[in-house]
Amino acid sequence: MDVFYQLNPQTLPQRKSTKEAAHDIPILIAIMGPTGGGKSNFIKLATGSDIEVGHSLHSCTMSIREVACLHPHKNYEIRFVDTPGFDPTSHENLEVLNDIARWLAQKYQGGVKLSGVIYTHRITDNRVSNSALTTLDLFQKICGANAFPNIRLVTTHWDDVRGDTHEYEKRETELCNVFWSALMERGSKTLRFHNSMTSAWDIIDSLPLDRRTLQIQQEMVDQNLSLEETTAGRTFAWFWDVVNSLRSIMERIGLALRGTRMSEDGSASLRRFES
Ligand SMILES: Nc1nc2c(ncn2[C@@H]2O[C@H](COP(=O)(O)OP(=O)(O)OP(=O)(O)O)[C@@H](O)[C@H]2O)c(=O)[nH]1
Ligand SMILES: [Mg+2]
Repeated sequence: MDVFYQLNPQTLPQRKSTKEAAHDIPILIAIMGPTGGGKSNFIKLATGSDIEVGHSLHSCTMSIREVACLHPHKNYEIRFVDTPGFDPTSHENLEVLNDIARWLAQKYQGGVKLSGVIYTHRITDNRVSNSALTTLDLFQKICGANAFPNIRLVTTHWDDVRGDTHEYEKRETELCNVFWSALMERGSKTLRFHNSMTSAWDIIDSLPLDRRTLQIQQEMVDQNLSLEETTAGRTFAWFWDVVNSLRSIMERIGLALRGTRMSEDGSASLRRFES
């Protein structure tokens, strides 16, 4: 996969303390969440890159992309991972999960773990839809409780909030107390994004940055499970049921066709003997 460098990594200083040397493998932070939540915009502002952001209601980021840059005040490189969003209007959410899962498994096999995961959610959304709940459920199953302390649940679009902020604060409280409570009870934190570079780095700097294995990595690599068998993959049990039913129908059709051919061959041989 191509990594887009916002700053040339050769400009990284040569002298490193032991702690900084531990950062020689770049710090990897993935941004996940529903489409239009502000994932690419966050990376764009943090890194100053010209990464594409969405201008319509449809998904913008179609594939996983890494954007590397130097931390603005510290001595190491950070690599952001932009992911395609889960989309309520699309039937392709399994493909999104498949892309993310494969990428995560590949990284883990190469000895690279994530140091943080940022989940973006628009504070301007006036309700949490069923599809947003499904996305959140999938997200939790991808990460697993072991990674929850390295998750930041980020509400975006605070700069769009004008006048009375009461309603938005109420939404934020509801998110924390109801929808995000399982994550927050196990160490995830919620933060507001104010659509600026400073705000992006405040959020990044709040991460502990130790490296964590995500649940889906453990399941796919350590336990050698297929995506279908993982906790996140099982969300699409209905899909796998359809696939397995189709597979068994195809097998039966194949057997029936082979049987017909065999019996046709049999009658042809018989006719030869008869004549
Ligand atoms: N004002 C404001 N606009 C934002 C903010 N976050 C994102 N946007 C805008 O919202 C739109 C969608 O943002 P993206 O960053 O493309 O969203 P995404 O999560 O990457 O979406 P997908 O790639 O489709 O999954 C873009 O026009 C952004 O400029 C924010 O905090 N404030
Ligand atoms: Mg995007």
